[in-house]
Order: sequence, then C-alpha cells, then structure tokens
Amino acid sequence: MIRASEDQEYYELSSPTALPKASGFLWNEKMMIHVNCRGYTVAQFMQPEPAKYSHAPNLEAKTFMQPEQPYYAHHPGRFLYVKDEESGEIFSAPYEPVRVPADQYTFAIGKSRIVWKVECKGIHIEMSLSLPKEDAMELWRVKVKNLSGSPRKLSIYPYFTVGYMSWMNQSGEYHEDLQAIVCTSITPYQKYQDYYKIKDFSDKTFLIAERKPAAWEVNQEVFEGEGGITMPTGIREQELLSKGDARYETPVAALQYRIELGADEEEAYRFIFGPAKDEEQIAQIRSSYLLNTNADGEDGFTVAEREYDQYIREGRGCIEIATPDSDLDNFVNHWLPRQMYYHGQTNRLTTDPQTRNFLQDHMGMSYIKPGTAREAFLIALGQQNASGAMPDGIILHKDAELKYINQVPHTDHCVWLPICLSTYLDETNDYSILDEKVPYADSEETDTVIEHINKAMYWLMNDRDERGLNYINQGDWCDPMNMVGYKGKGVSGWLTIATAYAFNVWAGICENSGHPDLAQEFRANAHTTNEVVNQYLWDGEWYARGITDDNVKFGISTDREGRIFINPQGWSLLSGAADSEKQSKLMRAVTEQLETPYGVEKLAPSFTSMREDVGRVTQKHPGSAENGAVYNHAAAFYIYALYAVGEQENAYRLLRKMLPGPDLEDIVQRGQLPVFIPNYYRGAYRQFPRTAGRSSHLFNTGTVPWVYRCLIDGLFGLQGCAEGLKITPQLPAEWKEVTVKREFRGAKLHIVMQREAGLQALEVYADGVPVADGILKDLQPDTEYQVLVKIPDEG
Ligand code: CEZ
Repeated sequence: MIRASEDQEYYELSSPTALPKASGFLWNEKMMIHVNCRGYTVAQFMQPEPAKYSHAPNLEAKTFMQPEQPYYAHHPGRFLYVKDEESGEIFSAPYEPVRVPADQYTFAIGKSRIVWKVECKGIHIEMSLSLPKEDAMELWRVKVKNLSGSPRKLSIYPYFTVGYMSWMNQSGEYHEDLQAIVCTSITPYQKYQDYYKIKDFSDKTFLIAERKPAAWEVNQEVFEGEGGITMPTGIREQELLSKGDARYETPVAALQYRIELGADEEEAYRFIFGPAKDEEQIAQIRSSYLLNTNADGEDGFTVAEREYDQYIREGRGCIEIATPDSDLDNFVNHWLPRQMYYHGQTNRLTTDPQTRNFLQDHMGMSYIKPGTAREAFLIALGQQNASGAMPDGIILHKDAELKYINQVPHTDHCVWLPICLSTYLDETNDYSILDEKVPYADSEETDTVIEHINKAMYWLMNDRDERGLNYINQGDWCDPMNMVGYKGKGVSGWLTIATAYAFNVWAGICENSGHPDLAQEFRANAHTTNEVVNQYLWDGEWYARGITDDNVKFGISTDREGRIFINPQGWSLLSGAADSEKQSKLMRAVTEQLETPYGVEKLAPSFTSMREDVGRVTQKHPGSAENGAVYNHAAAFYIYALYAVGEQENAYRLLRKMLPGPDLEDIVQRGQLPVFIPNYYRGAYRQFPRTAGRSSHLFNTGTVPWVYRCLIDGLFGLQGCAEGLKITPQLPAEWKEVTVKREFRGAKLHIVMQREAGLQALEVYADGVPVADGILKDLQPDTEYQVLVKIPDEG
C-alpha cells in the first residue's frame, strides 16, 4: 500500500482511504503548502506574517500550524470534478469531495512535486502541484486521458477553494482579459493604524487558466446549490456553469472545460493559483509564466518548476547510507535532510521564531548550508541582552510582531547556544566564528561570540535558587509547563541538568579554541551542578522533573500522574550527572514506564486533569503533545543520550520507531507516510491504546536535527572534531555491513563498515593505510577517500 518509487524520488500511497490523513508538503521562500491524499490543503504565505489565500468557510483564528489538523467537507482543497456528459456520472479527483472509489489511485509525494493519479470510470486523471522558488503561488498541471476504449464526452471542473476571505469586504469574478478568476477582499482590521499595515497586502486570490474555459462559477453557494459540495447543482443539473460572480458572498474558483476524447486521447491543462495585490500583478504573472517564452521556447511555468526542483535539491544532507534497513536508507537519504532544510530555510514561516527553535533549526542547517547557520547564530547573539539573557523570540523582520508564546518568559534559551554551535563547529571547524564581534540588544557594547556565550553561561549560573537549581519561571523547553514557577521560586530539574551539559559542551569548545582557563572553569561548574542535581533531584530510580513554587517535587514515584518525565533522564546521561548505577536504573524505568511500540513517551502516566502547580501541559488531552505523547523532539534527545553512553541497541530500537512501519498494521495506526517525522505520535499507550501511535502530521519540529546528530555522532559515528573526522560507529549487532558516503569539510569519503569475527578492537583504514586513533586527519577538500572500518563481530 505504501512504497518508495523505484528511483526513490517519490513516496507513494495507493489508497485514499487507508491512511486518510497521509500528507506531504512543499515550501518555497515565501510560502508553504500542506496537502493530503484526498485533496485537502493548508497553505500560507508571508506578508510578512503568515497569511492565507485559500480560506476555511468560516472566520479562522490566526494560529501557528496545529497538530492533528481536522478535515471536513468544506476544508480548503484543490479538486477536479469530472462529469460524463452522456451518462451524467460524476466523480472527483483526487478523491474528495465526491468520494467515488477509484479503480486505480496513487498519491505520490516527491521532493519538489506532489502528484495524484486517479483512474475512475475509464478516465485517467493526473494532477500535479509544484511551486516556483520565490513567488507565493501554486503551479498545477492537470491531464485527462480516455482509457475506456471508446469516445467520451466530458466536462471537467477544476475547483479551488477561496473560502471566507473577510467579514469586511469580499467578492469575486471572472476576468476575460486575464483568463482568470479574481477574488478580492480586505483583511479585516479595526485600528486605523492597521490600515497602513494592510493597505499593501496581497488580498486577492486568483486562479489563472492557460486554456480558455467554457464557463465558470465564482459564487460558492450558487455552484453548490441544493446538491452541496459532494454533488454540486451547477455540475449535476446544468450543462454549463452559470458564469456567476460573488458580491459580498463567499467566492470559489470553479472552471468548466468541455472535451471530447477519442480512445486513448489526452488533454493537458495548467493553472496558477495564489495571492496577488492587484489585477496588474495577475496580468504580469500570466504573461511571465504562461505567455512569454525564453530562447529555448520554454515558458516561465516550466522554468519555474525546474528552478524549484533545483532549489529543493540544494537541501542535501552530508551522508548517503546503504544499510540492511532500506526504509531507513530511503528516509535518511531523501526525506530527513529535506525536512531539516525546510526548517533552516524558512524558520518555520515565522518572523519571530522561538529562540530555541531558531538555534536548533540552524544546528540542522550546519549539515546542509553551514554559512546560513553561521549567520543565524550571529543574528541570535545580536539580540542577547548584556545581562547574558537570551530573548524569547528572535526577530527576523522589521515589522515582526512578537507572538503570544514569545510573550511568555522561558528560562532555557541560553543552554541551546553552545549545544547548537558545537554541531556547527564539528561540521566546519570554523572556530573563527568565536572571534566575531556582535552587538547586544540593550547596550552600545559589542563583544566577541566567546564573551556572549560566556555571559549566557553566567546568566544560567546566576538564575538559580539557593540550592543551585535553575528557575523555570513560566517554562523551559516545555512551553506549556507554565505554572511550576511563575511565582518566582519553582525550579526546573531538566534545565539544571541541561545547564550542566551546556557547561561541559562549552568547556570543550573553549578548550579547542585555546581558552583552557575557561574550559576548566566551566567543567568545574558542570561538576558542581551535577552534584546539586544528584542531591535534590534523584528520586531513587530516576530523576524528578522539577520542584514547584511551593517546594513540591514532581515527576517522582509518588506522583499518580506525570510520575516520570523523559527529559531529565536522557539529559542526565549527557551531563554526566548519572553514574553507572543511576544510568541503569533510569534506563530501566524509561523502558518500563515510557517505552511504547511507537517510541518513548514524554511523560507517563499522562495527566487527566489540571495540576495547577505544573500548568497547562496537564490540560492537554492525555497522550497528545507534551502531555505524554511520543513527542519526537524529546524522544530524539533521549536517543542521542543513549548513543552518548554507548547504548547502541536501545538507541537504534527507539530511533527506528520514529518511522512508520515496516508492518502494515503499524503504518495504518500511525496514518502517515515516512516523508517527514511528525512532532508527535499519540502516547498514553497504557491509558488509551486505541489512539496511541497516531501521527500529529505536523512537520514543524526540532526533532530532525537531533535525529541527524544521532546518525552522525551516534549510529554511524562520523562526527567531526578539531583534528578531523572521528570514526566511532555504534551499529546494531545484526548489521554486518553498511556503506556511507560522507561529505565532510569539502572531502568525499566512501566508507565501508564491516563486522569481522575475531577482531579485538575497531580498525580504520584510509585508502588502505591503517589510522591508529580512528581519526581521519588532513582531509583535503575536493578529494575522494576510500575508508574501511572493521568492527569486531561478537556473534
Ligand atoms: O511548540 C513547541 C515549541 O515550538 O513545543 C516544544 C518547544 O520546545 C518548542 O520550542 C515543547 O514544548 O505552546 C504549546 O503548547 C505548544 O506545545 C506549541 O507551542 C508547540 C507547537 O508544537 C509548535 O509547533
């Protein structure tokens, strides 16, 4: 039912009903579009804040992308109705809104194109979507082919949702001269000051047709009539659509083409759908994409598709793997870097990304476009306060508004600085970044990056209570843990542990950059922090999550709900807080209480009612998001930590659970194709097994750079270091051989890793020469190397 295409360029699903929410996404510099297998879509473009041009049928609340997005009959979508003019039979592609079962159906997600192929009643429909690289618009191709063996008379109706554009002003009509439906609106506002913000908005939605339609309808209600969206009156009862308009009525963009197709004959159509400021711009789009051609006779549409494909291909990762697990190979070679690239390139389509997201997204970008990552780290540090505190959001646009979540004070942002920078340094060895001079948000001074990060570390040292535990205020990594410390006393166990880890990571960076005194100082700070952690947070079998304003420890064995949280456990492996006895105890507790067939849960048991001294996380539905889902971001931290302490079998078992499959039952339960990792799979496995495993389908997540780090630093052990590339694979025992192509600082390495019986220790050979310490040094850019890694086979 699901499979990668032979050339691995597409991932395909052969049913619109088995995984009804299966989806893919495309993005460019200005927009993103999330489409599902049945034709429903969510699209947003930046002006500069995210805006819509294809709306829901009612007033939508403005919000960030949500998990488990519900779909319904009038959900925005892109469809093609097909009517047999002789029999009157109607179906629609891809599947909605008519829902006639197809004889053949394929939903194929490519990296730069999404394609549906539907065969129904002897007619084959192919619909494909691509984007240009820069402009906010959708490029659609539709092909209709007669497979029935005899001539057919058809009407086809491209149907693009415009929806409820505005309560102030909305309308729409067909423009002969533009060969387009143009819908017009005014973004609603009330303060006169906002007029100056909205007056230049792209408040029009257009559908440009390459071929002249026979008829159209721009009035949603007239189009549907009493038949409704599943059997519109305009289609069922009329020979021709009524060429209507919308006057403060909900617009729709529906066109009609009448065609006669002989056996095996085919017709092709192209459409452009998107937002625009005015008719002039629409005319320009039409002429540059459809009317004018270049010297090679190609029009802008075709060139745009190709340029977009190239743009997406720039988002390549730095490893290409062949392992015994072909599903993993497909995901790692094709989809994981793409998802990281999306994050690094768009900053999740926000103008004020949460600081920790911005830093982690660029940790991922370090593997793809390190120059972009470098710039991002400098931008973030330029918004630090002279006190060392990092802000709750990084402003990326002069007109950016600080979104709600960034008005809530969180205390963890500083820890991400050394952690994310370390990946950049591992990959590039560009220690010169540490000497860059960067300003502060609130002072005239400038300081080197080293000084900035020192200040961040001191800020963490000082933002502590008398015990030496870090305050949580209204949240740490966990956004909704907002009431543990809002009175100013509550502390975060995880953040204290993460601070110890950040100190150690920073100490390592200081050491490599010729600052041994700083290194020593921060190692000592890490050590004392770990001692404090063990004194106050160890609960006997695992670490507590924190201590509330009223001095109540939580995330401990006596808690009925929220008894154990994953984050303090994994990070204590990273920080060095847990000695080997504590390590085994906490890993056992995680396996017993948090592991599920779909991965490790973020906490368990999930809260079933509000705990006012913990906060709104306890009000989320049990098993969803931070309230005990398999929250993949947190799961990835844990897996990374398992690799850090050499727990390779446990680590791989959990890593594999991030991907649906391989068995059908698992795929159906998750409901998602392995073309991205979602922010969560439902948890509360022990409380609500029916829904456990279900994907959130939300592809915005800090998970992906951590998974990439798990692969590079852990599984394949191909991490950069100051001297070169350190080879320390941690392959699962059943893997006898893998090959990895690794691009590293400009060099290309062809690496074969093999298990060999009777071997005492790992052996590394570069171009046939043994490498004593397993560190490949003096690698030259633009040079290829053959690397053989022999791993002891223990049977
Ligand atoms: O946001 C994510 C944040 O973007 O939640 C993570 C956090 O570390 C990320 O920075 C864990 O809390 O506020 C909420 O309740 C939500 O949980 C969201 O903000 C959540 C969304 O998934 C964002 O896409």
